Parts: sequence; structure tokens; C-alpha cells
Amino acid sequence: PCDLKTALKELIPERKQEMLKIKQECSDVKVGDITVGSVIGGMRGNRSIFWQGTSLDSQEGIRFQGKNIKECQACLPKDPQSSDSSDNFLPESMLWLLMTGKVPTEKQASNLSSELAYRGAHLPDYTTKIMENLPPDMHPMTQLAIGLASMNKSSRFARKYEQGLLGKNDYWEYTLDDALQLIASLPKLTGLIYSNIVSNGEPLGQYNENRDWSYNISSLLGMTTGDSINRHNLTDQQAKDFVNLMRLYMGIHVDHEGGNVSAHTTHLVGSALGDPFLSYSSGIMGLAGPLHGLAAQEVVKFLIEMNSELSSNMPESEIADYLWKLLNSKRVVPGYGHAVLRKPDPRFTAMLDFAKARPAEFKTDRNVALMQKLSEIAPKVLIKHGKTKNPYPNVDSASGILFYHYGIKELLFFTVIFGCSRSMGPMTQLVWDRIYGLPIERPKSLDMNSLKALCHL
Ligand code: AMX
Repeated sequence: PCDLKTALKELIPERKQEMLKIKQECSDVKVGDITVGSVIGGMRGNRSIFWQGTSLDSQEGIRFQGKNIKECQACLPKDPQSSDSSDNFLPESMLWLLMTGKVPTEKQASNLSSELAYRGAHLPDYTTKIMENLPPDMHPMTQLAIGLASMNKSSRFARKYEQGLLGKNDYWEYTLDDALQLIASLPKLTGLIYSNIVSNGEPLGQYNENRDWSYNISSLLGMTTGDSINRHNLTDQQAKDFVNLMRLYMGIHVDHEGGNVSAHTTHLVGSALGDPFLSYSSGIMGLAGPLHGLAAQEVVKFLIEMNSELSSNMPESEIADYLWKLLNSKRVVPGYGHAVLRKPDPRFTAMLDFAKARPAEFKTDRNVALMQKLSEIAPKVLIKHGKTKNPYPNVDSASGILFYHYGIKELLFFTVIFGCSRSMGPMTQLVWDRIYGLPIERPKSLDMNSLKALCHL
């Protein structure tokens, strides 16, 4: 089948059967023990969420339907219009892989890309109006959450449910419809937010129904040479590289298994049968926290500040001293550490490789040079410091500074770009939640007296 819905329809009977068998025969199988430490420690190590598309290995990093980033780069289809073998795969290909567990053919990927481009061409007029009237200095993530939440008015799932027209077996089709609509709407929403911030709402580029999702995001940020006003006078090569950076970034930030704040929030809100727009606007609010998606912005601020204090050759000793001062004042090193991962984040490595593959472009960028140097020096300092369980760079160490290089300098805005990509994993899960008919999430909580009783205190 060439379209996603039909492909899913083919997969569903077997997958449902599998789930039914597990439910009927294995519901009593123990997964692990829950400790008091995990109850008061952010549920660390507590394996209790079912998540279909990705899984995070503490040593190897993320796997998308079992494939690591390099494998995805080798097998996922690229933009059919691209002639360059170094171009990155389309995030749309990744969405197909997440949803179906199968690598799409070029035709399947380009059909999905066209479907998203078609669906994304028109936002509901009330959403556009709301977005155009938001204060430019409102936090960009609040703007994004408002835009997404407003689209709940157009949710096909919510409407049918309210009319009492949906049987449980039909939930997934309408959820898929909404999920694709939501993902498709992100380029325009992102463009509206960015132009609200930087150009008094004047559009910075055009939406092109014949181009892919990442191209349209880049165009609406004013970062292409063909369809936009090219605010930063990018050369054709730079604009092409930026679109590829966008494809790379969007393709590998889609999901990081189910327990991270944005994914878990989407899943939790969705478990109450909230439609995709309600669910993901909540996830976006989770992504906005400084310990999660906002870290990309913190890293850029941090690199710029540090750069301004270092001598021109950036000696290791000065960088280490700077980090010690930070740690001694009880602050964290932004872009380092992770709740689960215990090695350098392969997403960081992929972003770094993007810069390394373009030495001429980045050779005079001190921020990018510092980002790279820091990735060698900070782990040594953090290991000596001895607290951080993972002293290595995480995903946010590199992404923001690369966008900054090409001219996206509004730091608070970076998380919106993250939010575009992250839609794909949680939306996939929501569709499968409906296919399997998973129930509302409702863990049991413990009060202090119960904790004390358990601890014999
Ligand atoms: N710098 C300094 N100290 C750090 C640190 C860092 N980068 N990362 C962790 N620590 C400290 C913690 O603050 C904690 O100290 P405490 O015992 O005094 O409270 C101790 O090390 C143990 O923490 P941990 O178990 O290693 O990490 P965690 O699971 O509690 O938190 C994370 C993970 C990412 C929030 C944390 O490493 C951090 O704050 N990093 C900096 C912010 C950042 O880069 N966030 C982006 C994460 C990726 C994402 O979601 N986008």
C-alpha cells in the first residue's frame, strides 16, 4: 500500500492479536520491583510505560523501531527532488517507520510527504487569527501550545466522539487523521510564531505544497533562497545545507521512548481520550521546561557567555576553570547529563558530524568550535566533580548553536523547532494507544504516612 492508513490497516489484526495474547496470558508476569527511591525519585528505573516506536539503550542511545541513527541514515528514503547523496533522510520517512515498524519505499515516503504538504497548506482561520493576535513577546512555546490547542475545534476525533458516532474500533482512524493534520500544521504554526517574533507578523517565506515538511519549515523561517525573503543573505549552498540540517534535526528528535516529559505527558493526557491536539499541546508545555527541551537555548546562552570570557585560542585550562566556577556555584553544565543515557548522545554526534562535514562553513565560528572543544573537556570535569551519572554531551549540546550559526538567533524559539520534530513519536504512540484500546492511566500514589509505614519509620 502507498498510503499510511492502508498500511496500518494491514498490520492491525496481527498486532492486536499479539497484544490480546499478552493481556490474556501474561498480565501477571512481573516487570520489576518499585522502590521507595523511585517513588520519590522521579520514577527512575521504573519500567511501567508501554511505548511502541522507540527504545533508549543507556549505552547506545536511541533506537527507532530497533534501528540506530546510522542505520536510519543508511536506509530511510530522502527527498525525491534531492540529487545529493549526502542529503539527510526525510523526517516523513521516519514517521512511516515509527508508525508501521517498516522502512518505507521511496514511493510510500514521498506520498506521506505530499499528504502532509497538502494537509498543511491551510490552517483553520480561527487558529491563524489567534496566532496573529498573540503578543510577540509571549513565550514561543506558549504560542505553539495555544495554536495546537485551538485546533481541537477542528478535531475529527473529538467531533465524532461528542456526536456519539464512534465505536472503540474506529477511534484510531480518526486519531490518525488528527495526528497527521497536527503534524502537517506545524510548518505554518512555526512560521506564524517566528514571524510574530521577528517581523511584526509579516510572512518570511512561502508555503510550497510541492516541497517536503522540513523545506517548508525552513522557508517559513525565511531561510531558503527560492521561497523566502532570505533574511540572512544565505548563499544557495547555505540555504540547501540549512534545509538538510532541518531534515537531520527533525528526523532524529522525533522520539526518545515514552518516559520523557513531553512524550509521557502526551500519552497521559491522551489516555483520558483527549484528541491529538489537546494531548500534544500539553506535551509541548512539558517540552518547554529548562531541564527538557529548553536546554537547547540554555546551551547557546552558555556558549556565547563563555566565549566572551575566553582568550582567543580557548585554552583547555580556561574552559575547565570556567566550568568549575559554574559547578561550585551549584549550577549545572547545560547540555550535559541525561536521566537514562550513560554515553555521549548519538544525536549529538550526528549534529556534530553535520558541522564536521562542512569545515569551510564553520571554520570561523567560535561558538561551534567551543561546542566541539567542550564536548572533550566537560566530561573530564564532570567526572572529577563526581555527581552527574552521565558526564557526556546530550542532544541539546549542538543543535541550537548550529541553528544560531545560520541566523536563527532568537533563543527562546529553538524549543519550537524541537516541538515540531517531537510531535512524530508521541503522535505515533497515540494512534497505537487507540488501536490497542489502552485504558486511562491511573497509577496509585502514596502519602507520607504510607511511605513511613513501608519504611518502618
Ligand atoms: N551539570 C552539573 N550537575 C549535573 C549535571 C550537569 N549537566 N547533570 C546532572 N547533575 C547533577 C544533578 O543536578 C544531581 O545533583 P544533586 O544530586 O545535587 O541533585 C546529580 O548530578 C545526579 O543527577 P543525574 O542522576 O545524573 O541526572 P538527572 O537524571 O537527575 O537529571 C538532567 C538529568 C538532564 C536533568 C541533568 O543531567 C541536567 O540538569 N542537565 C543539564 C540540563 C540539560 O542539559 N538538559 C537537557 C536534557 C535533554 C533533554 O531532555 N532535552
